[in-house]
Amino acid sequence: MLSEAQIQEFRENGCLLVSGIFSDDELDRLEKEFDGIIERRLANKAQLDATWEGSWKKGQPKTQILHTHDVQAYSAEWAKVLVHDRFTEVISELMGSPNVQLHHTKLFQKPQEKGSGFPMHQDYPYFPHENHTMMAGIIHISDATEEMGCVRVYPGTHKQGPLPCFEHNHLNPEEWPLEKATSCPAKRGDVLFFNYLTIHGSGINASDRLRKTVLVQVRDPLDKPLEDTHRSHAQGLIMRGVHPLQGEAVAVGTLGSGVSEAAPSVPS
Ligand SMILES: O=C(O)CCC(=O)C(=O)O
Repeated sequence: MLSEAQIQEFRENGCLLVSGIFSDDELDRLEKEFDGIIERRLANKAQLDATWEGSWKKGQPKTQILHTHDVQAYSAEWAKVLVHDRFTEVISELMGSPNVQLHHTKLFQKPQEKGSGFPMHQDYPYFPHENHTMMAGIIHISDATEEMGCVRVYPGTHKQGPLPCFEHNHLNPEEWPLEKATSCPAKRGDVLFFNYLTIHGSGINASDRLRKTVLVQVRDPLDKPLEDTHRSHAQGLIMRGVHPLQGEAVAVGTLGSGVSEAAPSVPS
């Protein structure tokens, strides 16, 4: 589905915005289910605020963001996204692997006027892997303009490898200010793909519109986790292709391909 130029851009910048993966009908159904997940979880008294901690918030107004992991556990329409042909084809092309495996999913709703931003960070420290194939696709269910707190990136930073963290897995805001990062405004339906080493974050939603996104984090099934951390519902699901290891019981546990032998031992 992608051109060679788009694939090259992803390799160079560590990120790429892609349009036209989902049809309008699909987006309507996904938005309805997105709203339903939040409504049902709130009605069942789930605590959904997930504003990140840290000194990066100093001087900012009080903000809020609604969040839930595991959308596929709440809605079949969202489960279908995980094996959606065009979506997984694009991931496969960008990752350079015929096989794509789920790590986790995450819904964010940034409320109007007070929707929390995210400090600049790499996703690597949250779930480090051996070969750095891990990447995310942020599916935009609403538009995300700069005023709505769209994602911002430092293009090309995936090439620097894992960087030292400042606090709570974030980078030093003085070294990596949000304001100097490149904005990635998106239209409803656009998907922003980025490698888990690409430095990214986002601003506050100061607009009068809700910003709705679902992030799908994926890897090559042969890329092994370096730590037993960040387990999630359906982790290890093969979204495209196959799990190429034939001798291992891949369905056991949630880590799929198992933790790297080079890593510290994993509690059983
Ligand atoms: O959706 C956003 O504004 C940023 C999300 C993000 O940086 C993350 O989940 O790692």
